[in-house]
Amino acid sequence: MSEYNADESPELIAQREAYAKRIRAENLKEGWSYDKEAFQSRPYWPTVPKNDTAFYLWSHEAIADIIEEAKSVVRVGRGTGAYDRRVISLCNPGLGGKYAATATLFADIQLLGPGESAPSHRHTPCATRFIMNGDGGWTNVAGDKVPLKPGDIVYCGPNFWHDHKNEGSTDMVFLDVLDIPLLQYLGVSEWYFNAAEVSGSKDEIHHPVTHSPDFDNSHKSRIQPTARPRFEAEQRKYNEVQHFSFEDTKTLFDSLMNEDGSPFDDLIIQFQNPHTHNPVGPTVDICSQMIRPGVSTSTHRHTWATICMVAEGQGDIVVDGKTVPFKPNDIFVIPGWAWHHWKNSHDTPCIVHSISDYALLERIGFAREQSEEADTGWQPIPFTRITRD
Ligand code: 1HN
Repeated sequence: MSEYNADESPELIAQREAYAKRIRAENLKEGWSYDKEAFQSRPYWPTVPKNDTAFYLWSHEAIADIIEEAKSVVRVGRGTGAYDRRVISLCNPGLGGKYAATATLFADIQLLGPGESAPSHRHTPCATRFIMNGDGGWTNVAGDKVPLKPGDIVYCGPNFWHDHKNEGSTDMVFLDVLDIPLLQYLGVSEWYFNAAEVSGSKDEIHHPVTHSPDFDNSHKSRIQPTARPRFEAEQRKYNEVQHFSFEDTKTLFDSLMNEDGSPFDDLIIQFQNPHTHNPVGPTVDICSQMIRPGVSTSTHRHTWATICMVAEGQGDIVVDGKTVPFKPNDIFVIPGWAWHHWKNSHDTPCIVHSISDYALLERIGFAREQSEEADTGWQPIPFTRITRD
C-alpha cells in the first residue's frame, strides 16, 4: 500500500501530513495511511494470514545447559528468596522480545531437582506440560496426582490449582505451554498465587483437594474416553486434567503402522478431550505425529502456528524451503502460513508432539489449510480434523 498517489500535488501531501500530526493531540489518527509504529512494522492491510512469528529451533543442548544452570541461581518454593517456578521462557525472535513463542502461546522449560516441589497456584491460562526428562515427577491438578514420564503430555485446564513435585532421583525437566499472550490480549489473564490466602488452607503446597484427598490417582477415571464417574452430578465441560501417556501414544502408533496416514503429517493423532471429543482445550489443540523411516511428506501451510517437541528419533522439518534437522528434546516453532513438510531419512521412526491454537481458530472459523501442488500452485484442503457439532 503506497503512502502517496503519484498524481497528488506536493501541497496536498504536506497539508495531509500536517493534518495527521495535528489530530494526534486529540488521541486520533488518520485511518488511511499505513502506520509502521501502530501496526508493529506491518502493513495495516496484510494480504496473507500471517503474523511476525518466526521459525526457530531451540536445540536440546542449548536448553539443557541453560536450565541446569538455573538451579544454582533460583530456589523454588515459597517465602523470601524463593520463586514459584524455575522456568526459562522461549521467546520467538520474530515477536520483538515478548514472552511468547507464538502470537497466542507462551512456552518455557521448567526444572525441578530431586525432592523439589513447585507450590500450588492457579490461573486462567491453561497449561500443557510435555515431559522431557525425569524418573519420579508428578503434577497435582485439583487433587489428582498424575505421575509423569518422558514423552507424557498433561493438560491443566483454566483456573485449577496445580503444583508439581519431583520424588525421583534425577532432574525433572518439561516444556510448559500456556495461552498467556492470548488471554492477556483479551484482558482475562488472572492469577492466584497463595493457596493459604485464597482458600484459607494452612497448607501452601497442597491446597484442599476437591476430589481425591489421598492422591489416589483417580484422574484415571477422567481420562477413560468411554466412561465417566456416574455419581458426579454434572459432566464437566472441560476436564481439569487430561493425561496422555507416551506408552498409550506409542501403542496407538503401533496400531496405525500399516495405514496410509496424512500426506502432510504422516501418522498424526489429535488428542481429544475425552468427554467432549473436541480438541483438548477450548484454545489449544495437542497432536503427536510419527514420521516413519523413508517418508517425505507433501508440503502444506495453515493458519495456526505450532510449537513442536521431539519426543523420539530424528528427522528434518523443511520450512519455507529451509531444511532443519531435529533430534530428541529439540523444540521448534512452525509459524502460521509457512510452507512446510517433514522428512525422515533415518532407519527408525521419529515422534513429534505439538500444540497450537488450532482449537480456537477452528471454533471462530479461521482454521485454514492449503497444499502446494506442483502444477496448479496452492490448493485448499478439506478438513480431516475434528469439527465441532
Ligand atoms: C506456571 O504457572 C507454570 O504452573 C509454569 O508450572 C510456567 C510460566 C509463566 C507463568 C506461569 C506452572 C509458567 C507459569
